[in-house]
Amino acid sequence: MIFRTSFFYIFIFVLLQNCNSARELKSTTPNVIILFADDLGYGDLGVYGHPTIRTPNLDAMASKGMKFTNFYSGSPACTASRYALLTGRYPIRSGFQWVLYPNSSRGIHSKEYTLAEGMKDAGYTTACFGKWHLGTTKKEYLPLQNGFDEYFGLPYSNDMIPPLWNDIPLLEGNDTISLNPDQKTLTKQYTERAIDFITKHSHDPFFIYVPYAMPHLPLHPGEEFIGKSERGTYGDVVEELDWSVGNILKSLKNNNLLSNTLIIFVSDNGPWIIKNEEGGSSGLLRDGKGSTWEGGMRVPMIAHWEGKISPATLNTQTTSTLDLYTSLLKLVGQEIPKETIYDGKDISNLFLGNESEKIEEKPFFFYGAKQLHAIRKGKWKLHIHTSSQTKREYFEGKTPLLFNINEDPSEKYDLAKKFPKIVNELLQEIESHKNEIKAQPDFFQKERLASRKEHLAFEKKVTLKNPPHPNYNAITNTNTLTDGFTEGADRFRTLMGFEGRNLEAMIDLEEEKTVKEIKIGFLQNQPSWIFFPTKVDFFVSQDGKNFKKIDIQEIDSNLVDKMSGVFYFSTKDKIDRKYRYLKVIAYNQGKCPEGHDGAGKDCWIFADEIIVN
Ligand SMILES: [Ca+2]
Ligand SMILES: [Ca+2]
Repeated sequence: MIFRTSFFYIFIFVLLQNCNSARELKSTTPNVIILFADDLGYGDLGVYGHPTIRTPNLDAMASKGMKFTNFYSGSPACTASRYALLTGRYPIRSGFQWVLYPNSSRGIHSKEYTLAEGMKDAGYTTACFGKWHLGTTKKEYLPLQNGFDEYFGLPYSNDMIPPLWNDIPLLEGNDTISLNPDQKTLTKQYTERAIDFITKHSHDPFFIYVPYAMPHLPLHPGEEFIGKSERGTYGDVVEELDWSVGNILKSLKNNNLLSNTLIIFVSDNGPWIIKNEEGGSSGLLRDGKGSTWEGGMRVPMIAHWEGKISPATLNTQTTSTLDLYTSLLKLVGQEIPKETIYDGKDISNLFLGNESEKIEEKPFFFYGAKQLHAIRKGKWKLHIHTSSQTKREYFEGKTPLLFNINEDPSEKYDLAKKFPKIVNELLQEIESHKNEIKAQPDFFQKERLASRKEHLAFEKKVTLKNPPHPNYNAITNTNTLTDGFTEGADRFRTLMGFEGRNLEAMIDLEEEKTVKEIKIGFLQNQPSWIFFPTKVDFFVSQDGKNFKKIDIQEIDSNLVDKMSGVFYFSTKDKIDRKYRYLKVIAYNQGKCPEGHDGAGKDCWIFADEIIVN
C-alpha cells in the first residue's frame, strides 16, 4: 500500500512536471495583445501625469509592468502610424506617408508582411477589433486579407462620416453589417469582442489588435461614462478606454492567461490640439498630432507581462512602434522576410525581464506629410523641417534646430549653433538614410516600374517648344513623354496637357538608330475639353537642324467625335532608315467648337508617350 501511494505521488509529480514544462514552453511564446488608442496624447493618462483624467487600470498596468517615456509612434498621422506598427517599416517605404480617405484608391500592398501575417505563420490565431484605416472597403485592403482571422470595426476614421462623406460602414469580416453605427457603443463593442476572443481561444496562442476609435473626434463616450470625468467629454472617452483595458486584463486573469500574455497599450499619434478642449494634451511636450515636434509622435506606452516584466519599471530608452513589429515576431519565434528592409530594433529583451539591458542605438526618423522632418539619435534631435496644424511657426520656422531631448523634452532651447559638429553628423545620417530609402522603391513603384515598356526613345531627352500647363505637366518632367509609362489608372501623372497650344517635341536618340516607326498617343475626353489634335506631323533629321517632314496623320473626321480614350497617331509607311533626331508636331484645334460647353474657349491636347520602334 505504501508502495502504491508513492507510485501514485510519483505519477502526479511527473504529470505536474509535464504541465509545468508545457506552460513554460508556452510562456516563452506569449499571446500578444496590442491596445491602440487614437490621438491620445502623452499627457492624457493618470500615470503620465494628467491631473484630472482617472485611469486606475492603466496606472495599475504600469505599476505591474513597464512604462516607456521615450516611445514614438511611426508617424504623427493615423494611416501612416498604423502602417508602421503593422509592417515595421517607415511609412515612406509603402508610399503611405499620411492619411487615406474613404475615396482613396490605394490600400496596404499585398506584398507587405504584416505583423498579423507573421503571427499567423507562427501558429497564432489573430483578430482585429476596431479602426483599420489601411485602405478603403476594397476587399484586398481589409484585415482578413492581411493576416487577421477575424475583424470587426470601422474601416477608417470615425470622423469620415456624413455629411462630408458617405455613410461609414461597420464591418464584420469583409461584410458591411450596418451603416453609421452609434459611436457611443464602439469602445464597449470592441472590448466585448476582445474578451469573447480571449475566452474562445484561451488554449490557443492568439494575437489581438484593438485599434480603438477613441479619443479621435467626434468624441462619443458610452452611456455609463457621459459626464463622469472632471476633464469633460475628452476625459469621459479616455476613462472608458481605461475601463476597457481593465476588463480585458480581468478576462486574461479569469482565463489564467496573465503569465503568458504580453499586453501593450500605446497611442497612434499625439493629441489633436487644434480641436481645443475636445483634443488631448501632450503634457510637457511641444505641439501635437500632425507635427513632428515631440508632442506629435511621443506617446504613452505601457507593457505588461506578469512574471516576466518586473513591476513598476520605467524605460527611458528611445523606442518606437517599428520596434514592436521586430520584437513581437521575435518573441513568437517568427522570422521576417530577408528581402525586405525593416526599420525596427530588437527590444524583445525588455519584455523578457532584462529591462536594464541597453538596446541597439539606431537613429529614429520623423516624417511629415511629404518629407523627412527630423532625426533623433541618442539624446539629440535635429529638425530640418517643421510644421504644425496650429500654423504656429516656432523659432520663426527656422531650421536646422538641435535639441538635447533628454534635458529638454519640451524642445525649448535650440543648441544648433553651440554644437555644429553634432548638427553635421546628424545631417549626414539623414543623407545616408535618404539615399537608402531612394534605392528601395516601394511595392507600388516596383510594380509601376515593371509595367514600363522600353523602345528606341525610352528615357531619351525631349525638348519642348511650348511648355505644358503647370497643373498637367506630368511631374515637371519632359521625360514623361519617353519614360516607358503609358496611360494607366493614374492618368494625370502620365499625361502631359497643353491648353490652347500645340505640342512640338524634339527627341534626341543620342546616336543614329534604324527607325521603323514613330507614334504618339493622345487622349480625347471632350466633356473635359480634351480633344485629339487636328493632325500630327512627323519629322526626321541627322543633324538636329534640318528636319524633313516624313508623314502627316489625321483621324477620320467622321469618327473623331465618337472616340474617347487614348489613341495613337503613327507614321504609316515603314521608314527603316537611320536617324538621330526626330520631331513631332501635334496641332491643337485651338478653340472648343460650337455647341460644346467650352465653345470659343481654349481646348486641350493631352499627350501620352512618344514611342519609337
Ligand atoms: Ca490618430
Ligand atoms: Ca509616358
